[in-house]
Amino acid sequence: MKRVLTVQDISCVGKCSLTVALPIISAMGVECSVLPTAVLSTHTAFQDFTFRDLTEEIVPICRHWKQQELKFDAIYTGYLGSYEQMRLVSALFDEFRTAENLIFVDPVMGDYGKLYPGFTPKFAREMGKLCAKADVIVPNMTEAAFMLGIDYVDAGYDEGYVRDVLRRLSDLGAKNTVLTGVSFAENSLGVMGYDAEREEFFSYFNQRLNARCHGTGDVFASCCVGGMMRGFSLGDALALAADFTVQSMRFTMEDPERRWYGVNFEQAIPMLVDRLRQSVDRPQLLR
Ligand code: PXL
Repeated sequence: MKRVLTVQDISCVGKCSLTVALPIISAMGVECSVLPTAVLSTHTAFQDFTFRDLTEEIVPICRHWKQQELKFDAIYTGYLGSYEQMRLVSALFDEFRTAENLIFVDPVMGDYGKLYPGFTPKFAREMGKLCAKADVIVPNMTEAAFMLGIDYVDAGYDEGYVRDVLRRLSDLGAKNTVLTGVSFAENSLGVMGYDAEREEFFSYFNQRLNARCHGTGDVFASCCVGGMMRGFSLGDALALAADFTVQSMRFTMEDPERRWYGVNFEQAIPMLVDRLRQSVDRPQLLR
């Protein structure tokens, strides 16, 4: 069984970061180890959340893992709360990178044109440096704009524009760059990526749902990492993750008791497990 290490906060209530990554990656048949970077009472879209920084724990935990000769098939980072955490995570990549493992960076910092509370444009540019060490990065359009220091464009752009943004993001240094929340038409939404080595673009689109949901980026990234650990190519893992995210949003919208702060990804887990089972039984049906 493959083992993923995910490095991000635990928001006790909120359906994001670790409370999303753990169940999704585990359900996909992949061991999920965690390095919690902070404990929050809720995610930061709630009022008056508490925040206990755990930066001090990072070095002793990593030292113990080294002593135990632990290795990880993937290191997946999400929300990081400070410059010091980014520096330590960068060192962690150097320590735990192997010839085979996957370094996956989701530069979680904002959405819909705005940074989350506590983040600044300077922090975003620094996050760009962490992206340089990754095999795969998955910023949304907001995070991409802040990392590049360009204006956020909500809609009305064309494929040429996205290709240009992808090339510029790719110049930060990651092997594969994926932009999420890309839309060229009112009724469609998806991802577009660029493989720097092959100099190839790729994309995957779904029907756009008329909803703005919290935590979808974490659902998407967790599923993508899980898919790659289960042998999916990056392109197939992205498609699986996009479909899983859309299905989670559909269930949320259908739920009269839905919570405002996160999506009903739990209800979509059976579909995810079915898709994985089909791909094992009949690899030609990966999508
Ligand atoms: O979903 C991303 C995320 C992760 N962690 C924390 C957050 C958010 C988004 O708001 O606040 C603490």
